[in-house]
Amino acid sequence: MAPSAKYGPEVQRVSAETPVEDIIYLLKRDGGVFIRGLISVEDVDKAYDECRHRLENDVEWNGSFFPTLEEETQRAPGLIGLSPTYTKTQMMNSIFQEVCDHFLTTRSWYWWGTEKKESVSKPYVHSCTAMRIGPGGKAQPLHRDDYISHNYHHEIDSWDDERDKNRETALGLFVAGSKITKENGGTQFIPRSHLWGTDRTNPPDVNDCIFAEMEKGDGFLMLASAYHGGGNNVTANDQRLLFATFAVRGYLRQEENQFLAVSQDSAKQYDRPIQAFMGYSMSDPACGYVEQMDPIFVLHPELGREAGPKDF
Ligand SMILES: O=C(O)CCC(=O)C(=O)O
Ligand SMILES: [Fe+2]
Repeated sequence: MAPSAKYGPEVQRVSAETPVEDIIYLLKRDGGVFIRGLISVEDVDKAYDECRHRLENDVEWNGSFFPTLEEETQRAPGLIGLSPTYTKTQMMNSIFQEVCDHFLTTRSWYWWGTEKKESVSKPYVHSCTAMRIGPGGKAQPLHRDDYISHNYHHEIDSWDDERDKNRETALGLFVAGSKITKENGGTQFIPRSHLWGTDRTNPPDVNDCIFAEMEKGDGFLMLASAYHGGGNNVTANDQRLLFATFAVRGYLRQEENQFLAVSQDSAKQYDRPIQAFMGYSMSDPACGYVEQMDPIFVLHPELGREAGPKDF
């Protein structure tokens, strides 16, 4: 049966055994899809153990994108360096990988002298963060995570495979690290908002949202162009833990990787404008951070401590 005949109109909750073609179809239709039992509870708990120390030692955020009080929200960025279990079971999850390959592989042809050549650019990881929202944590503004890549979207009625093959630049996998409810800060998500044009005059409205309620180990796949945001935690003592993994198109990077081509010791010999131009700087908004701060702090730790993490 064609996927279009199998599923009701609301955002779907499918099992991890669902054919990946169906998951891709639902993402094109709705911008998001839930996968029940994507990651085993044991692997989720182990991933939490491996990043717990970083979560508990997160520093205060200076801004409103993440709730400001340390008790309300903690993040553990750089999860690949903290949690091998997260990396192997979530980032490398085969459904996530197949879906990323489908939406984020870029194929282009060009003349190379008299030869017609095709190149295939594969996606790679964009960010890996665990986020814990505690009681009193306030909802984030609804946003599209592909604002990072300065995308401009035309309004469309429905997905067209040929026209829209390069529409998305990034894709996210959220995995529930705890039971997630509307009350404890479940991600707010506007179904089908990935189809919206950039130039809509009305802002995204919380009344159009569904809440990403999940059992521990469930996953929510989301196109990065869909409007969403962390929810309010209105509980008295319930912590919401979420692992968030994003992948991005592979060509969104430097041609020559300055961070590996030039040692940090060499980079430290230069002045600030050179360091910024070689890549120790943010691309506004939110692109290029380390430990959620401007990467200049890697070369000048005293600057990171002064500024601390702030709104992107
Ligand atoms: O915490 C969440 O549910 C989502 C977080 C998010 O969207 C973000 O940090 O960009
Ligand atoms: Fe987001």
